[in-house]
Amino acid sequence: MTATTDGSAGPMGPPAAAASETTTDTTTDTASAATALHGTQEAGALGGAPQAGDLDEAAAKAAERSVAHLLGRQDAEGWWKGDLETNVTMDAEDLLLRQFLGILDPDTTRAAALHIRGEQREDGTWATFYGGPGELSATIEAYVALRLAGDPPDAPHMARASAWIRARGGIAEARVFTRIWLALFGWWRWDDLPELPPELVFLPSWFPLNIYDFGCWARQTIVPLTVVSAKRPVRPAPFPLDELHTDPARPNPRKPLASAASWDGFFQRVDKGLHLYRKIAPRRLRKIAMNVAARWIVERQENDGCWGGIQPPAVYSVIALHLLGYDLEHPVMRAGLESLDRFAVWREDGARMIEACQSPVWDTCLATIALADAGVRPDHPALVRAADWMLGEEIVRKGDWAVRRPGLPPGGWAFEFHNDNYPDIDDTAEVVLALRRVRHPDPARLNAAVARGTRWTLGMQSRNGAWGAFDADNTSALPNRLPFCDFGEVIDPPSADVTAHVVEMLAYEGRAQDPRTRRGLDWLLAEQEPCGAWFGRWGVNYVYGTGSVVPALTAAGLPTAHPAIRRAVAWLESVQNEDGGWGEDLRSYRERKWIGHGTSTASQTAWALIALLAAGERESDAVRRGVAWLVETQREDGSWDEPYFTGTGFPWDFSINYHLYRQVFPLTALGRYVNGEPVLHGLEGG
Ligand code: R01
Repeated sequence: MTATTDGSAGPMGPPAAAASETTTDTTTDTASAATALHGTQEAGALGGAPQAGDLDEAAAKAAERSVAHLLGRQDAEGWWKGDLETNVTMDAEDLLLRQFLGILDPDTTRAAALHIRGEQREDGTWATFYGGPGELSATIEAYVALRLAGDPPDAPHMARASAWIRARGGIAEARVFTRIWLALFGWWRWDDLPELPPELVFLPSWFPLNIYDFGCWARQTIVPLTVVSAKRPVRPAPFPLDELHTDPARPNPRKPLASAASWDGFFQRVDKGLHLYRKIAPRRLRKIAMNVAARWIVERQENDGCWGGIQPPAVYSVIALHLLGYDLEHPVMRAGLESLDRFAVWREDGARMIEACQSPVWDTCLATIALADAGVRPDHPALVRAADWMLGEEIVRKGDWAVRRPGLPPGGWAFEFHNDNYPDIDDTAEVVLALRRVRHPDPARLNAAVARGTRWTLGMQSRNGAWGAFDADNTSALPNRLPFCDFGEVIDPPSADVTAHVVEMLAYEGRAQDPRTRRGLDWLLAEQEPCGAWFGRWGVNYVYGTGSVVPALTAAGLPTAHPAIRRAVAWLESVQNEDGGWGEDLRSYRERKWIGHGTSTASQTAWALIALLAAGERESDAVRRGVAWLVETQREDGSWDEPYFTGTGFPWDFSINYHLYRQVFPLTALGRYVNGEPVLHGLEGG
C-alpha cells in the first residue's frame, strides 16, 4: 500500500527550504524520492556507518512507509486510536466488580483469565510494566481473579504466585485499593483500612483537603469510594484466601504508628480519630453527605455512560450508586455497565484486555502532526478528516476546572472520546498545533476553535507560570499525605512536559512575546536539572521531558546556542546507546542510575531526535546514528515494535504502553529529519 491510494495527486508537499539544503537531491520532493527508492533497499540493510546521502534516502523511504502505515490505520471518521495497555489490575478489578454485582459470566471470566495468565512471569508474579519487577498488589489481584476463573490454588502457576505473595508479607502489605477490593468479599477487614468519610464532600473549595484539591482522576475515584467506605459492604466470599496471608491466624497485623511529629504520624492519628468518628457520626448528616456524593457522581456521568473517560472512576461509581439503591436496571447503571464493556479489547486468541482509558484525541493530534511533519499535504483528505473530527470533539461547556477558574470561558479538548467534564491542557495544546498543520475548507471555523483553545489554555496557567494537565493551581501537598493515598499521584501540579507543549503552541500562535508565554519559558528554564535534562511527568522519563522542552524553547525563539539548549544536547548525546537509539527504563523514576538509560525504543529514540533536530543538530553524528536506528528497526509494513512502556500515568505506580507512540513519534522524527522543522501552513490566509 502507498500513501496515494486515495486517488489524490499525492500526499507529499514540497520539502521545507531548510531540508532541501542538506539533501543530496534538492530537486526531488520526498514522495518521489521515496517512490524511486521503493523496493531497492530493505530496512536494516544499511550496515556500517551510513553515508549522508544514503541515510537521507533511507530516512525518506522509511518515512514514506510509515506514512502509508499510519494512513491505513485511520478510522473512517477521521480519528486514530492505538491500544492503551496498562496492567492486569484493570482486568482483575473488572472481574471483581462483576462478581460483586452478581453479573460475572463464564465467557468474560474465561477471556479475562486468558489475558491475565498470559501476563504472568516465570517467577509467578505480575509486573505493572514490561520487564518490571514483580508487584505485590498486582500479583494479589491477578491471583484472586484467576481463582474466580477456577484456577486451583495448588496449580503450579498459582502456588508460585501465592508463595511469592506470602514472602512479600501477604495481603497486609498490599496497597489500600487492593485491600478495599478484598474487603468487599470479607477477605480483609474494613476496620483495618483508612477511613474516607463521605462528609468530605461538604468541605468548601477553599478548605484544605476538599475534593478539588485532588487531581481530577483521584477526585472521581475518591468521591464514590467515600460511599463504599461508609457502607462497608461485604459479599459472601466464593472461596477462602488464607494462602495469601503470612499467618492466616493473624491476618490483619497492626503496624506501629509513625512519630506524632511527622506528617505521616499526624495523619495516622487523624485516621484513628475518623475511625472513632464513624461510630458517632450523625446518621442524618451521613445520609445527606452520601446523597450529595451520589448527585455529584450522577451529574458527572458522560453521554456514553462512563465517568471521566477512565475505567477506575467508572468501576467505583457503579459500586457506589448500587450501594445507594440504584438497581442494575436503572438507566444510570445500565449506561455505566455498558460503558465498562467498551474498555475491553478482544484479541485474536480470545483473550480480553481492559484499557484504563482510550486515547483517540491524543493519538489523532499526534498522528496529524506526524503526517504533516512527513510532508503530507495540508489539504490531504486524511488530514482534513482528522481536523474535522477534532473540531467536532471541542468541549464548549464548563467542567470541574471552572471551580478554580470561574470566569474563564470554555474551549478545550479531552484525551478520550467522552470526557466533557475534564478537558486537559496537554491535549488542547497538541490539538491546536495539529489543527494549524491542516488547510481546512472552513478556516473561520478552525480559527475560532483555535482561538477558544488558546484563550482557555492561557486562562489555565497556574500561579507559578506553568501548566498542569487538568487544573490550575492543583498543588496542595496534603492529599498525598493521607494514609488512604498510598498509590499513585493524587495531585496535578504543573509539569515541564505539559508546560513545554503549551509554550510551543503559544509560540506557533504568534504569542512568543506574550508575558504569559515568557513566564512559562522562565519556569521551564528554572526546571532544568543540573545534568541538562527535564523530568518527564506523562512520558518516560527525562528523555520525554527533554524531548518536549527543547522544541518549545526553540519555537519560543531561544537561539540553539543558548546554554540551556547546549546542556540538553550534551545530556542527550551522553545517554545515547551504542546501537544509536535511546531508551530510558521505568526504573528511572525510582533509581537514579536508570536516568537516561535502558533498551532503545522507537518512541524514546524519536523524542531524543526531535529535541536534537530542534536544537540544530541535524548534521551531528548522534542524529545520524539515531535516524539510522529508526530506519534499521522499522518493520516491512512501516511500523515499529515496542514492548517497553514509554507512557506514564503516575510515575512508577502506573505506566502506560500507548500502542501508537511507536508509530507517530518516529514519523515526526524522520519527517523533521527529512523536511526540516514544522512550517505552519494553516496560518496562511486564515
Ligand atoms: C487511574 C487510571 O486508570 C488513569 C487513566 C488515565 C489517566 C491522565 C492524563 C491523561 C492526559 C490521560 C490519561 N494527558 C495529560 C496525558 C498525556 C500523555 C490517568 C489515570 C488509575 C488509578 C486511579 C490519564 Br486512583 C485513577 C485513575
